[in-house]
Amino acid sequence: MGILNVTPDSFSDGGRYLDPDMAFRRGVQIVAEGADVLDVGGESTRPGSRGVSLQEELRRTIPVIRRLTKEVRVPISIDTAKAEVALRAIDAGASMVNDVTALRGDPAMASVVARHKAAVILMHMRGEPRTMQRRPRYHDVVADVASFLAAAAVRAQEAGVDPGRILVDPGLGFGKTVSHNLTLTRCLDRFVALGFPVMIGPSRKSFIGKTLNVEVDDRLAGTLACVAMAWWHGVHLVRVHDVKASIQCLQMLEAIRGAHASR
Ligand code: HH2
Repeated sequence: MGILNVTPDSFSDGGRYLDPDMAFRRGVQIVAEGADVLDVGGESTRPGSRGVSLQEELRRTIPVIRRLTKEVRVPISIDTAKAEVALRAIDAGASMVNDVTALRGDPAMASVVARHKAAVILMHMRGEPRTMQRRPRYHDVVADVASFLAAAAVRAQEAGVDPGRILVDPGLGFGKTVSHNLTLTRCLDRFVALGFPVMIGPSRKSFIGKTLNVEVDDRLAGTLACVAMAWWHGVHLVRVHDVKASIQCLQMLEAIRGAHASR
């Protein structure tokens, strides 16, 4: 899944694709680089962020989605917690809703997803972006996140979402310490065992920066290590900024797994 942030303030690419033409071109490029899904977002969820108005989020995302739908052949996902944005994005051609609140943020979101038969990514987050990094604590981070996701999937189905269209995501960086994020990445098989396709979003995040002591522009190697771990555990989708490098990493892993020379 390639990331297209149409925002001025995203933590790693904020401001680069705020211009609609630049956003459109980057979207086309992400797909040309081999992404299977394109995730378009108009609101940063970085720690401490406060969110944008409905009108502003619509203005950033909908025209870009409408143009990209006509141009690219991969599914388009809308990264939003607002039901109205999801609805308008679906109307413009999106077929997946990436909701970092796991349908808890907007009471109308579940019915929009269900009615329009969209796929949905249910992500774990502790608290909300403004406050989530204040002393995050868990009893057992892997078990707590897994049971949250299992319950979120039940709630989604009760609201009419087709179970075949549900994906789950442990939410790396959303209310977690470095050690929580590393532990979740080491135990991704526990989320795969829930029975839904799993997505993770490690790309350039601060737990990589803190582990390797590198700034945001220097986190590709750390991101690729997470991509490889995700592959190893059978994760289905990885949300990344660096699509080309991530695809090469996956192709290499597949080539190694498929190798069978006897001598
Ligand atoms: N991470 C970010 C945004 N959306 N969605 C899911 N499902 N999983 C994630 O891990 C995830 C996400 C944060 O990354 P980014 O979009 O690069 O930054 P920002 O929120 O600052 O726009």
